[in-house]
Amino acid sequence: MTQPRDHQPGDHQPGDRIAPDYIAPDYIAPDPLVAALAESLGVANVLTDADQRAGYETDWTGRFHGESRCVIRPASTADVAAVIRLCADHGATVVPQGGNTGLVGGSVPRGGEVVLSTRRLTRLDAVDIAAGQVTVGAGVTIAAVREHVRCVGYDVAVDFGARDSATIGGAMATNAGGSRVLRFGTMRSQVAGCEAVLADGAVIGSLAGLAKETIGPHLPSLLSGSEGTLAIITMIRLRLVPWYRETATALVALPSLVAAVELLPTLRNALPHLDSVELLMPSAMELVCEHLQRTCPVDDRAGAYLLIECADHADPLDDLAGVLAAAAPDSSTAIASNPSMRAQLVALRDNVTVAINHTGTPLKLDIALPLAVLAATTAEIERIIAELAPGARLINFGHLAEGNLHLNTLGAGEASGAITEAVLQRVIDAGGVISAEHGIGVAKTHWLVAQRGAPEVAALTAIKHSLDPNGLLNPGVLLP
Ligand code: FAD
Ligand code: 2HG
Ligand code: ZN
Repeated sequence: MTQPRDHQPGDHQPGDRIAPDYIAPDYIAPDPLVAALAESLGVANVLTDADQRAGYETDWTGRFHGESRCVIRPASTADVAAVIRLCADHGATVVPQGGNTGLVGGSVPRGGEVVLSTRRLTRLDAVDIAAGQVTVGAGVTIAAVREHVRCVGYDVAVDFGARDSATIGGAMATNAGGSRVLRFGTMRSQVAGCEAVLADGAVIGSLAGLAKETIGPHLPSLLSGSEGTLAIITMIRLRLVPWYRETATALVALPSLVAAVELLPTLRNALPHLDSVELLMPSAMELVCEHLQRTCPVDDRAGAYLLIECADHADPLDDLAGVLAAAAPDSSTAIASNPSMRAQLVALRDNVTVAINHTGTPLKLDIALPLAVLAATTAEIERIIAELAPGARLINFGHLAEGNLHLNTLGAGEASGAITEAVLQRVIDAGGVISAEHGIGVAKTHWLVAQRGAPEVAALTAIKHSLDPNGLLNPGVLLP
């Protein structure tokens, strides 16, 4: 690159082109923040080339994209504190990013932010066997933590299809759910402590993980679901659950969503080792079978399919089979009798999102409804979508026990806004939530006041302003 004549550092703003009579026309003044970040982390951990940044700038679905100022890759809490202080000194906004598997656009830049990737925060401490807890870096994937703790007989309570890429920090920041929520709760319930860096670089939190504390509001709870807007989570003290090595899996074809909801209390009451009850509506089963090039392993004319899992130290297969034979005697059922058959059944549920992405770019809604109105409201929502976008294909599936439906509409086109408005309003009216587990991100901020009310959103905004007065952390996400 041509060097400027008589150039003094600091003469120009980053990105300024300098007048041709003074300097070569292609000269771009160096970005002083990028230079300071590179000095702090090393040049290898400050990505500025468009090619290197690209993977961090588009979300998993391909729906959200923006250019970053640079991507930084700190490897410790001290690194994060140092780079956040530099960003604060330069008034630079920051988007925290874990595995970038989020589905609401909160993990990618909107334009000009620094992306702080947590993927080098990979500390994995020895499992605290007595406490049943482990301390891990925020950038460790769910699958990696699981593998680590299973060596000593423990397991991670939260599990979902993106486990190989999604990080524990991202799961906490989104309060992720997944398939085991009915047994163990969402990610929020798994966090016994955390360490985090505030917008001014201060480090807060505790990794002690004491089971009891009443010393004021609970920081891990405040940060669970905060989507990178209040602090950067760097370390997590994770509660573990026993690793139940024996898993029984069944796929059941039921006549309707009503019948699926009716079966739920029997499963809960009769099966103490019930681990998950996942729902596929016929549209989802059809699509995933198409995608995996398989035939549906049970009656393909059903009105709803449930993938039911029990997990225990002793094989729960007979219990599960017995309960299904008694409670759903006329249903077509496939029960896995070996690990490979189990993997085949689970793949049907795990691959729905991938199958959708393969088919097109969907309008994604992640709602939860009270079980008492789930079937009736879902029928209304199906009608609303069919009326607003007659040619569209609604793929509906989710986590039945929490009334959590993933409504993915392919081909919604210009009706997307109207569908979102009508469906989310119907959900709120029915006592449901506009986001059950994916978060608000940039996709749902517009509906937050309708969901939570103006006073509550004002309270949340006040918390945000007190922790991050200059709005540097993930601007545009979560709060309207
Ligand atoms: P990212 O996508 O990188 O970030 C998500 C949000 O968290 C962003 O707002 C980001 O700024 C913030 N963030 C990330 N790390 C930190 C940090 N250390 N500190 C502060 N903020 C941070 N979700 C479910 O809940 N249940 C499911 O069943 C489920 N299944 C999925 C299946 C597939 C195939 C895919 C692609 C996604 C699925 N998701 C699911 C969504 C997604 O995987 C989760 O939201 C996950 O928790 C995101 O983790 P991540 O590390 O990829 O976070
Ligand atoms: C799942 O349950 C995920 O598989 C993804 O939460 C849902 O793609 C979706 O809408
Ligand atoms: Zn889900």
